Amino acid sequence: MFRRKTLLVMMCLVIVVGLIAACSSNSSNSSSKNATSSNGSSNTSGQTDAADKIVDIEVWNGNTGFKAVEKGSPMYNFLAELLGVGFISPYVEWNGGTDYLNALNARIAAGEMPNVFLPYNGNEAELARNGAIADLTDLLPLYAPKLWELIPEEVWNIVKANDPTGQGRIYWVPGIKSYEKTTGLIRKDWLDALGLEMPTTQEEYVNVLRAFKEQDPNGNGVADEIPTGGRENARWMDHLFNQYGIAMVEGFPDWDIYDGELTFSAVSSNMKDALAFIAQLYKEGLMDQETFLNDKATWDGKIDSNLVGNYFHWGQGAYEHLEKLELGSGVKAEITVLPVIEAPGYEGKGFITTKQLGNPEWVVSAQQDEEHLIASLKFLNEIADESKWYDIYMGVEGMHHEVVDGKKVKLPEDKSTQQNSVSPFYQWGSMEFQEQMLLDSASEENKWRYDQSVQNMKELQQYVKVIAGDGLPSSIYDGYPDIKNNTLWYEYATKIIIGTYSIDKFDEFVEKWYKSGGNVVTERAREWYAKVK
Ligand SMILES: [Ca+2]
Repeated sequence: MFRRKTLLVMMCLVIVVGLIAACSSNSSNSSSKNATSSNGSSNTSGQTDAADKIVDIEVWNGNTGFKAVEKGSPMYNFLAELLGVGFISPYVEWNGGTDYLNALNARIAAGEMPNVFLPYNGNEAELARNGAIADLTDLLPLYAPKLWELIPEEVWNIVKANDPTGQGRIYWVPGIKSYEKTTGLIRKDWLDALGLEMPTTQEEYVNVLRAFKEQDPNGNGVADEIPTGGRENARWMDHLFNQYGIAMVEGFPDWDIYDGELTFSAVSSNMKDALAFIAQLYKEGLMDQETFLNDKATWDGKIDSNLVGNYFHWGQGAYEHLEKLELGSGVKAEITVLPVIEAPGYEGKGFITTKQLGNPEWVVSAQQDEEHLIASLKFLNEIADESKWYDIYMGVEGMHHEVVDGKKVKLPEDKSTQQNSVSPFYQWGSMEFQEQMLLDSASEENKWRYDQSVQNMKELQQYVKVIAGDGLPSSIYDGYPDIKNNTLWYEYATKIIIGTYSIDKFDEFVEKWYKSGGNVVTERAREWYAKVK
């Protein structure tokens, strides 16, 4: 199946290259040495010509402070050679996306849309409706076959279903997640210190938390351990919810099938059971009593101070905590994946939520001539070529990396000297590529940390489920900002967990949620689901 597809793509590619070559030598009025040669040979040499010709395009892809890429600069030359396209990218202040969007809108209003760009905050919908960005449906398989193949068909189908013109067309290239990053993580060295097994049932899990609290696993003679916890608004504690089959992304409740229909997980009966359990943990002091005051820095600080036994975050990010733990407390910790725990009545139903579809990452201007349109598509095609990602990641020699003993070594990030680039591996990257990047970052002395990251990243995948709400467009929330912003959820989840409200109040939350717009949003979500599944 895969081979046949690849072959088909290659055949298309050959035809396309031929076509482009024909086009460019026909329209070119330069004194090309091939212009007068006979039909047969002009095709072959024309191909080389087309491949050699570097067409410049202006690309806006978000820049958090690196230098611009001007024609003839080191990054321009590097990418021109690697991709065969002239990548020009002015510096545009990012500022959380706000300044970027303003600058982009100003350029669009002036009729100077970049050739290829990152849409932001949903502006691709308006641009598609206005015909300002190109309909990519037929162009991608022809001119960007590597990209077309890289993104799974089911993801393209969701992009089509979300077409703002309602015609089932593709107007943007989405990011995809081919593997999940988040997981429950536990201090395996604490388990070992106390002679405990890795918990798999809820009973075992709660016993581990009690032991963490009472038996001084960090060995400082003080009962200062925080068995588990999370952050404000009940975020980053998904490992406590996911035992109950709750669709949740980094603490944001999401959509999955409950009672046979697509439903917001926060209003499911699963959620009521989960909240009752979590409130119990809180009451017993097994959860950080400051959970709802913890911002990221505060919670990370506790983890890095050798105080936290179990938390929810990126499995592959363990190396950062391990480094800080060693620097601060001198411990060579072991942070491993906590299995999805089996809760009473929910055995085998728990999972780590994942979605395949990311945000819109690229759109292509419809306001450009054919030569630039094809170059824009070629750019997208080439950055989708996984075999080029390592070179893109390493960047320009002397600027982004140096060569030591024949091996490329990344130089420290320096925004005052380094030019911006593209990062397709973050938009579409595979776990294998992430592993390579992690291990390439390691030295002899600190490899043990990166090994743990890699192991976690791989191990957590067995618990992952793609939820039914994958790809649900945020337009279902139009007109209901409080529902979109989880306002009611934060209030009730927080108060139920800390004990201000009894769990009986959950039913009131559900009722209020549906009455304040949840019913309309649910209806829209189910209409969408009927269309895509
Ligand atoms: Ca202690």
